[in-house]
Amino acid sequence: NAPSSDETDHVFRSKLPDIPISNHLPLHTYCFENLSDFSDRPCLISGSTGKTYSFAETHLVSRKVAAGLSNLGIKKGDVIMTLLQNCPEFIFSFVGASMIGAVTTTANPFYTPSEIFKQFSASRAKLIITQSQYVTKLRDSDCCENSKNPGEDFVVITIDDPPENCLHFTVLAEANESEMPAVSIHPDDPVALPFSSGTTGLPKGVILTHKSLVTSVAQQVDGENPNLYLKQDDVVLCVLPLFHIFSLNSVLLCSLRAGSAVLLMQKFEMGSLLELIKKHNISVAAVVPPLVLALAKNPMVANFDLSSIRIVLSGAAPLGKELEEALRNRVPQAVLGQGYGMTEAGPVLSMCLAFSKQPLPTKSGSCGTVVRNAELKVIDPDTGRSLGRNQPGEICIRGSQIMKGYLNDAEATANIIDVEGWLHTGDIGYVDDDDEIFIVDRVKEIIKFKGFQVPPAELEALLVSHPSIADAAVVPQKDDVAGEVPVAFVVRSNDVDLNEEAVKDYVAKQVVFYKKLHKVFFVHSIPKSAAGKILRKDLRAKLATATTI
Ligand code: 4UW
Repeated sequence: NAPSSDETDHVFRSKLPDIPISNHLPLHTYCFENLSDFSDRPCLISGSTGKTYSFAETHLVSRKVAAGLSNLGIKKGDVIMTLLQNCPEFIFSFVGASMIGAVTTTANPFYTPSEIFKQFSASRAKLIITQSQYVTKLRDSDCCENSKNPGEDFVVITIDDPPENCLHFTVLAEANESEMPAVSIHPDDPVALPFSSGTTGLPKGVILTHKSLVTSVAQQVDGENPNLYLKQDDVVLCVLPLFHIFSLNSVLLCSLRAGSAVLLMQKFEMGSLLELIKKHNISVAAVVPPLVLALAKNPMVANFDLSSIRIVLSGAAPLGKELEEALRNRVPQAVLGQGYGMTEAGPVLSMCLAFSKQPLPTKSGSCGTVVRNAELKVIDPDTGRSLGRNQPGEICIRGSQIMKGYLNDAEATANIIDVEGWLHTGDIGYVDDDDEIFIVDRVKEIIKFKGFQVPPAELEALLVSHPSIADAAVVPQKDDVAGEVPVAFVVRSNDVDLNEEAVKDYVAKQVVFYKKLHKVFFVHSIPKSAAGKILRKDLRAKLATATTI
């Protein structure tokens, strides 16, 4: 009974006019299209060493890496995996792979061996670029289901001293760029394969094509009046991990296109961040709410000069109004605002219009306005009917930027992108009278710990693999610092005396730090629908109201 015709939909668009977008170009060609305007300007700055690569150097090393990958047998359509903290080699690898039509799957170096191998196997990656300290994880035979050996069954390249059977990054970075093969790349060819659990289930490969990413970057930084106005003299902070789409797209790719410098930090540490802001005059800071909290509340910040910052862009999780106000006291000269993204959406759905070249007034708490060259609607999650202004419902987005689909999973793809091309986000929000978007809730399973994805289905699968656990459900609990933390409801098998610590330890050993369980509640049964789906809403409500369960 859902209306299927577009005529009946309330469709929201940007206040900025649509623009021509060069999404026929391969991503690397598009990003470096204006290279000659700023070839000698700084492109990548390593925060730890201060080493700087100009745009011309970044382009050259990427071409060398493209040739090097090709020498190692990587061909168009092949997948490489980066298992790296933020560093210049990440960029050379990603851009180099793009240049030969290869695809990069970006993994979190803090993942446990089994998390790495799940992504590695699902993506059928042929080569891993990493740091020597992570190579031991690749040798862990317990989780290497098909017992493959690094260096023998797949190539491992390290950016520092290579352990046994691994190659040094110089095999790529010192290759002869003239040996780079000429490949023809179609706009619908994949270029990036981040993993996301989307609205339900386990992490899946998200196919982002050249066209998706070019469109998304252009929606942000192109046009006479760009929505996110980045200038050539901007220094953009890249402390959020590049393996996550927020940093990859809105920090790295947008800066490459706009000619801004990217200041790379391997990890967040307040002292060094403040030093780097001062030393490099960082002007644009891409952050997540926990970082806003640290900047707003940490007493150290008061002693530093943050006057170079002109934009603070927050995203990946909700930013409360109070927190935004608290940060405003620390950087009164800066424009503060949010973007709203989702890996599957390519990723940016909306962006604060106060960041545009001709800024528009915006409200605190809003996630911005839908990006240009795209359509957004809000639907009643029960009936599918589209809703007008100020009525909360599920946010849907349509445009050339959204993913092509999930890797090898037509069913999951069909469940999230409908036949009319709308991507259903699982986020509940509304559009106000000024076209600003406010997110108020989430109908999907995903838990967000400091902006990182925690897929409940993954933790539930782990829990029920424990011999003394009969059933389990994982839901988010609100947390002042992390936003949300995962907590579990567990049904013990028969009469075993399994305690909370044992369950927490069991999970903690197998997952990256942010997926660890913060609480375990033992219950007699997990509430389920007639179709057997966990009634997560009931469990969330139980958590919110009860002190003891
Ligand atoms: N407010 C409330 C927000 C917000 C939010 C996201 O891990 P994923 O798949 O992806 C991201 C991507 C974030 C992003 C990318 C590029 C960009 O410019 C930008 O703006 C600053 C942000 O997080 O998780 C997607 C889910 O994360 C939640 C929401 O539930 C979404 O579906 N989320 N941004 N501003 N919630």
